[in-house]
Amino acid sequence: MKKNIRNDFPIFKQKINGHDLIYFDNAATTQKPQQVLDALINFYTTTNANIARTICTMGEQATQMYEDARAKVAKFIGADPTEIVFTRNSTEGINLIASTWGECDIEDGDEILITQMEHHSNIVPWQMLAYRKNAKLKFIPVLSDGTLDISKLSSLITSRTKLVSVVHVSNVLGVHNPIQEIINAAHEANAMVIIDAAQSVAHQPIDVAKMDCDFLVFSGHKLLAPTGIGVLYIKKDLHDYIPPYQVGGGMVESVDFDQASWRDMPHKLEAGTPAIAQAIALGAAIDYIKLNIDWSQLRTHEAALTTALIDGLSTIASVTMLGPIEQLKKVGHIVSFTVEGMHAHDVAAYLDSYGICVRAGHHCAQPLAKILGIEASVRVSFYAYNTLDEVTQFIKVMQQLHKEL
Ligand code: ALA
Repeated sequence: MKKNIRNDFPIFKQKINGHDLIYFDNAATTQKPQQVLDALINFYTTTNANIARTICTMGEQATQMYEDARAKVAKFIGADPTEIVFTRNSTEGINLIASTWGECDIEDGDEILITQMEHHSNIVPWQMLAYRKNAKLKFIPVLSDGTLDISKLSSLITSRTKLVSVVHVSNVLGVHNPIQEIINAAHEANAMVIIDAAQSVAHQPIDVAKMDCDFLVFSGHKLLAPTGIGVLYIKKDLHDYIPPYQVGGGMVESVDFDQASWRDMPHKLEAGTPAIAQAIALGAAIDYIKLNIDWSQLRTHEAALTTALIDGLSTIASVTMLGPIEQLKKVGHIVSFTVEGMHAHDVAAYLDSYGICVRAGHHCAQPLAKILGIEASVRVSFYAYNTLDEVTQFIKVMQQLHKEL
């Protein structure tokens, strides 16, 4: 991993509430390196024109840059460029599948299997689809240590299971799910599989061909890129079965007064002017990661931060950590906890007064909070630019908070 990687991120030059910024909310969104900010500024200052419709030098360059970004994303996750649809974020990717493939293929009595630890974005679209189609939504349970009860998988997948949609790494518990086992079991039953890679794609290599998932989603903003750009991978074999999502300009081959025909994938699913600069900046973020972040060094670095955090928090009597602590010490980058006698929002506000940014609440996973028997938790989430000194400072502030309870 690049030495002094932090220097590439201008946000760390500022103080928050009089303190150096300690940014521990990377699961919500990552910070952006100067190289990504430059890609945005350069596009708008030199090449800004619409794509795939403008016959001028800048329009052609912009189209090329947008398609180059698609090719970079494809290579990054082991896909073909035709399998990469640009969306706004992971949420839109999942909604797109529910509204297209789901609307066509889910029928009365079919079953959709998800887990109890999903983000709302991987629950609500399936609740609504199940309601519309009279299908059944089922859940792989979460055990008391925060891992999935995978022993229930074979009985939960039945001949009626059409779809299994699973989060790769939980945004609350940081747990890494056994997605290969789940994908294999789903395919044995001829069910489709969606992987929500929102919390994994910036932290480990992803190879969709090797995984053999049917769909995969992630958001650019959790991968050093701007907001407003996300990725939906759709396996090539399924392209003929996916109808358009939104319709209008950009996605049509031809239009007459009484009918229209569609462009090929992935353009069929990208109606209207897309987030051009953001897609190009996502390409720049991937370039940045390839050049500066080594996956195995990142894992070692994040494991060291996570271990120091867990060891520090375990000395504070009012703190209860959630999730499989031993797994997190090895491969984690997210740790959530509660503080006895203080609401998570108040803990976050206290930390904020020391320039420490964390997330607090139900983390858009209210059903999981219910299973865990909590209303809210405080979440720390790391990325490459975080340091052990920051963890030490965080633990000092938490110890002080404990004394003041
Ligand atoms: N899904 C993001 C999070 O967990 C926003 O914070």
